[in-house]
Amino acid sequence: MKSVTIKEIKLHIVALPLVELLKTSFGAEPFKTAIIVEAIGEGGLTGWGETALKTKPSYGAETVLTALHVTRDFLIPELVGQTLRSPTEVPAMFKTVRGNHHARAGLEAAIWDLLAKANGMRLADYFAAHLPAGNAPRESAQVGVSIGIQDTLDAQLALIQKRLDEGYGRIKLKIAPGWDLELARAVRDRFPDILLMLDANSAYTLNDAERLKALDQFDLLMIEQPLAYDDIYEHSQLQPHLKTPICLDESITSAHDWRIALRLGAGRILNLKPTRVGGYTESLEIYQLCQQNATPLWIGGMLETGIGRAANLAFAALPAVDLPSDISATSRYFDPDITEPPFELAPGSTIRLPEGPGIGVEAQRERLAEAESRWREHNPFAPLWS
Ligand code: OSB
Ligand code: MG
Repeated sequence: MKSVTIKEIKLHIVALPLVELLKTSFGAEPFKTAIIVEAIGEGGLTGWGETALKTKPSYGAETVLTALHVTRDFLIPELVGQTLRSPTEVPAMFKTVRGNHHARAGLEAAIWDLLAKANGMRLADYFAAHLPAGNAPRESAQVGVSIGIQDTLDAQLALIQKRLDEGYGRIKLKIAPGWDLELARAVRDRFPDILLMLDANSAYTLNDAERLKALDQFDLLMIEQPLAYDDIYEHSQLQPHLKTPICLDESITSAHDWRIALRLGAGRILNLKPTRVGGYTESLEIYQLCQQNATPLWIGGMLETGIGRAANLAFAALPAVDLPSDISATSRYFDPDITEPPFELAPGSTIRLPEGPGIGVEAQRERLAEAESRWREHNPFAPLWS
């Protein structure tokens, strides 16, 4: 494999209007925000990565601005000037920086794209080259759609109908106390046979065990992250009381966490967000853990732009990702996105891998610049970033 020397890394903070807001148990943000990472190698070859974060510490503790500080002032200096044979060398370079997983993941992702391109490989094939034989990617990934909390049940049902009409074969709904049982009942009455799952984003405690148990009657594919965002143990106390499999999201920030969760029986399914666990190197380790334990696995999303989504799609095409991933068509998120061509939903609720090397989609410089000025215009914390 060809190695690359990192010449320069540029950061672009972007804000994009969302086609549809995603209201969760912790609220909704008006724009999709992210740091788009541009890693430049010798000869001007460019790799792209996405640090997918919100402006408020809500889903996770990092924000676009904390990640900017950590990325610019602590991580980039470790990378620039280094010659890398594989992106899996990146975590060791960052080992004196604790936590800040999204920040690390965005940079690592740009290096994955850069090195895949230097080697003339699609990112999915390049991931597979870092796995044991037998892990060649499929040509498309199985996907679903995540729908936020709506103002009324009617609006929620109408939106589900719209997504089913578009061809989505798995529906994920956000829940919160008071927007759960009645919602699940109404959805099941109208759509008895759809693949349905719920995501609580940590809105419950063990005191709600009876309420969560009542959801068993709705034949859910899984319930995502019912308890605290930093808990593993209490999920292991809840799971034996539920028929519905618990899927962990927020609580699993590393392969180590997932090993502990498996040992405790804290969940039966994993939502793997490469950005949450610090990047694709850690994700490949978690992938192999799931493979060895035959644990159902899917790839989660953070409303990524085309840059982050293309990389997640490449990962979701790996064969041990066996449940539909939270990667929807471009039209569910942005009009337009900052990359071309758009991702389209294909028959069987799938999205095809793009053919080009690396992430396989092209960043659009003008739209990137426009999204950067939108960030500057709407960012309430502008003085922190000049
Ligand atoms: O909990 O899975 C989540 C988006 C932002 C933050 C947290 C979550 C989500 C989603 C969106 O559910 C999934 C997607 O990107 O389509
Ligand atoms: Mg989730």
